[in-house]
Amino acid sequence: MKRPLLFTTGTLAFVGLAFVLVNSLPGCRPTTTKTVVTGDAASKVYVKPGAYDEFYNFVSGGFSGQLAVYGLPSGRLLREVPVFSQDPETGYGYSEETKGMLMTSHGFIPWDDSHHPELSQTNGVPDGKWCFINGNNTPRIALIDLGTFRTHSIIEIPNSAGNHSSPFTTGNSEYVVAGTRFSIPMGSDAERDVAIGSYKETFKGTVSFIHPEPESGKMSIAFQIVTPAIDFDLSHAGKGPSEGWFFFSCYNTEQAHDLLEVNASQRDKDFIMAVNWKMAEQLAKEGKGKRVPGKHYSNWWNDHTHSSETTVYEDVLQLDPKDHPGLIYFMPCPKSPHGCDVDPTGKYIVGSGKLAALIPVFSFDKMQKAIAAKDVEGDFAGIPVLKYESVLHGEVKKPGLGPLHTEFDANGNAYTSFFVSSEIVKWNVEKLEILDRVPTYYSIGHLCVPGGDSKQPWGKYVIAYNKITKDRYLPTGPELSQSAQLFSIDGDKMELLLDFPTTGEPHYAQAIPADLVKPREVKFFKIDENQHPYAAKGEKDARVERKGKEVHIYMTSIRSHFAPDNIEGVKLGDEVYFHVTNLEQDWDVPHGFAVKGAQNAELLIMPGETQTLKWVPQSVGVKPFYCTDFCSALHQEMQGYIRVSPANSNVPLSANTKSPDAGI
Ligand code: K7E
Ligand code: CUA
Repeated sequence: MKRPLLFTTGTLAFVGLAFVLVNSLPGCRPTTTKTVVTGDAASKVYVKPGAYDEFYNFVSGGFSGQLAVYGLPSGRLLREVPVFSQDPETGYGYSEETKGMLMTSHGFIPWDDSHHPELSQTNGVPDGKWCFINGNNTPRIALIDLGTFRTHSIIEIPNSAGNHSSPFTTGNSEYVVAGTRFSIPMGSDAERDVAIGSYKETFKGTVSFIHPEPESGKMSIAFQIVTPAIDFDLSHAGKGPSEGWFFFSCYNTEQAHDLLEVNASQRDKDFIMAVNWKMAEQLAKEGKGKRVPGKHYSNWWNDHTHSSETTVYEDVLQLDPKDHPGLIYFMPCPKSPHGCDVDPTGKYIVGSGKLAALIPVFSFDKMQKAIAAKDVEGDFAGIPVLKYESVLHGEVKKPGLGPLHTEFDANGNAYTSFFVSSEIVKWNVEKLEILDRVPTYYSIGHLCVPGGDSKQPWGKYVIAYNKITKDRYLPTGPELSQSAQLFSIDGDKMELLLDFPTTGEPHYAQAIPADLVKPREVKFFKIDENQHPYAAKGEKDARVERKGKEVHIYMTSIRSHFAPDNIEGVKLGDEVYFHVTNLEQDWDVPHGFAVKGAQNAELLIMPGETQTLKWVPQSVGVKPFYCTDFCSALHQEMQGYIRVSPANSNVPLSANTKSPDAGI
């Protein structure tokens, strides 16, 4: 049984009403799971003990600031990768080495809101090398190395506010983009200190193109394009025939600065912005544009020093489309578009107007013809606006309510999520015909088909990421788990297979065959290549040194002891640095380190790595430390003591580095 659509019109009032109904009336639940899930669904998601999942699924953690990794089809949580938020479990953002990853021009920022994981691509196909993800609140983009499943670099985006339209990639990851959600005043202090009411005159938007170096993964901003003051929401690169272009959904073309709920919903159409990035790249090469103030940090993780390195940039290259006709165009798009998705052929661009009762599909070919024929209906703040009819491939009529995002399979079909009517609708891109629809539980945001925003979707599944779970799981107090739902798309009809809870709030997600990721896995770091300045590469190097008020402990860990394990001569008022090197050279043997009264976190140190915990003792006494990761049968013996004496004490600094391995 299909869930009936509650409403078919998309006026503002109806959308609001529908939202309330869908989300507040248990009676609206259209059907039970029994009638939706067929008998053999379980066998399709069953991954037997000891077997691997077929796909990795990289899911944004939303307000957790992290990236979660699940296996598909099982829905098993494999890892949470700390990205923009401190993580006491691993020490990320707490250890001395990792703190730098979270440094920005605003200082140390230990949290962000991350929405869109995007896998790096080669020839338009995800390659399993990196996963990018955006930080919204303090505009940043992170690059996660899929060899280590660790955050490898983070770049801050200046002249941006709310980095939502990000970090979508070009076909060879030459660039990932960052479109600002909020327009803001830019420039010097005097230029930025303006009345909010002067929005139209003094505010500007930007879209930035960030270049990751192919070898190192270090990121820098190649150029930034200034735009009229509007809001950017999402984006995708062109491919195939549209390679060299980038498309951004824009809302608030009303240029409102207050009560956006109403004031930014006035116009029937907003825009998709088309950017000729090849042209922008060429202009930048020719030395066009100007450098404008825009302090920003680029942080990078060095796998040899096991430490972060930071480059601070003071300015950024900006290109003004007014000086370069042909750089950007607007295509009218009904109404407050959210998703902006390009089909695998690169011929079509789908704009999902949250308040629209249809889905417009734009033709890249027609767009080019309209540009050549100067087929414009006018301009918006000096930028040409192409005629809607001239660039339109066609419209999907009455698809559902509140379209948000679209992904594709390899057979010419699109899958669009509908937040308000809470469903996925499958339709044919060429013919614009609706083929199937399934309810989601409830209020789907993004959705994901493996490879579904690339040139070669792997298909097989569509996964819904839902905002509201209500009655799907055991209740857990006021906050309920958010949820993913796995559907098979192998047949003509979508088939619900599985629900699985997710951490944080899932927004976008991507999935890739595990075989593209697995071969790159780093099993441990070579101790010979450890260039950490405080590394102790063997127990003979274990020692304690005093530099004024700082006490540096060069500590090693190996099953099942620390060297040194007894330390004396530390005084109240000292700052103690435990530099712990894990000497293991074997896969999956981290050691942990925790000391009583530590005000930050533990450390979890990978084999061959050195990490540092800063500890400022608060009282006199003997304090224990221990390994937090159950590493061997004698893990519970992996412990030691550090003695803290009064500030005026004469106890000499000493460390017991006797070791069973040294035969002492
Ligand atoms: Cu639709 Cu931030 Cu991509 Cu969430 S956004 S749903
Ligand atoms: Cu090392 Cu437990």
